[in-house]
Amino acid sequence: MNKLLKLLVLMSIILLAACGTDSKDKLTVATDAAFAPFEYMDKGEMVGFDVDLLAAVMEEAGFDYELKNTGWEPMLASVQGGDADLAIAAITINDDRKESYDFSSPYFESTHMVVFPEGENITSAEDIKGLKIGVQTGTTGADAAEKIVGKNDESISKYESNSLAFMSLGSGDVDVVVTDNVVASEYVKNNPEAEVDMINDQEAFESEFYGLMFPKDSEVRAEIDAALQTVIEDGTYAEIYEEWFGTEPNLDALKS
Ligand code: LYS
Repeated sequence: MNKLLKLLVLMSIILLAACGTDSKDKLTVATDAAFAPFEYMDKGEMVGFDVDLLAAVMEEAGFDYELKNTGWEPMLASVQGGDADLAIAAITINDDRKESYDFSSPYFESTHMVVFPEGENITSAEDIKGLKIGVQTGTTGADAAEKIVGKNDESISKYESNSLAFMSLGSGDVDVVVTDNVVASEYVKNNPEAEVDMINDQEAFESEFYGLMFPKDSEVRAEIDAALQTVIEDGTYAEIYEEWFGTEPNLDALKS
C-alpha cells in the first residue's frame, strides 16, 4: 500500500511538472527576405537587422518561433488571415494598414530615396516625372512615387520584390527605383559595379516608422510589444543597431 501511494505521488508530480511548464505556442513569423540590410538571404541563411532584432525580442518575450520567408504580398495576406502570428519586414506603420492590422510601437525611422544610374541629372523627387519608375508593389515606396506622378501612372512598374526592381534598373527596364533610404544606401554601397547613385528629398519624402505587424486583435501583440520596449531600453537594440549600421541609434526619434 505504501509503495502504491509513493508511486501515485510520484506520478502526480511528473504529471504536474509536465503540465506546469507553461509551454507557449510556437509562433509563425512571416517576412520578405529581399530587403538588405533588414532581411535578406546570405548563403542560404536569413540575416539582417530585423532578423536579429526579432530574435532578441522573442527571447525576451519567451516565445519559440519560426521565421518564414514568404515574400511581401503573401506575408501581408498571411498576417491578415491569421496564418502568421506576426511579420517583420521593414514594414511601415501607416493609417491605411492600421485598418487591417495591428502594430508594435515603432522601432526604426525611415524615408525614401530615388536610386538611378550614375551621371543622370536627378536632383529632386520631381525629376522622376517622365521617367520609368520601378517600385515594389504594395509598399510605401510605391505610394511615394504615385504621389509624385499620379496613382497607377503607366510610368510606374511594380515588382513583387525590391530586388527585382533593382534588377530592372540594372537592365535598363526602369530609369529609377524609389525605395526605403537605408535599403537604397546599402544597395549603392554594396554594388559599385551597378554604377548607381541616389538622392533623398526631404520635402517630397516624409519620415515614417517601421513596426512589427500583427493580425487585428492579436493575443500576443501586447506581450511582444512589451518585450520590444525592454530590448530597446536595456541596450540590446542599440547593440544590434550598431552591429548593422555602425552608428548609435537615435532612440528619441522612436518615442515621438
Ligand atoms: N517600408 C516599406 C513599406 O512598408 C517597404 C517594405 C518593403 C519590404 N520588402 O511599404
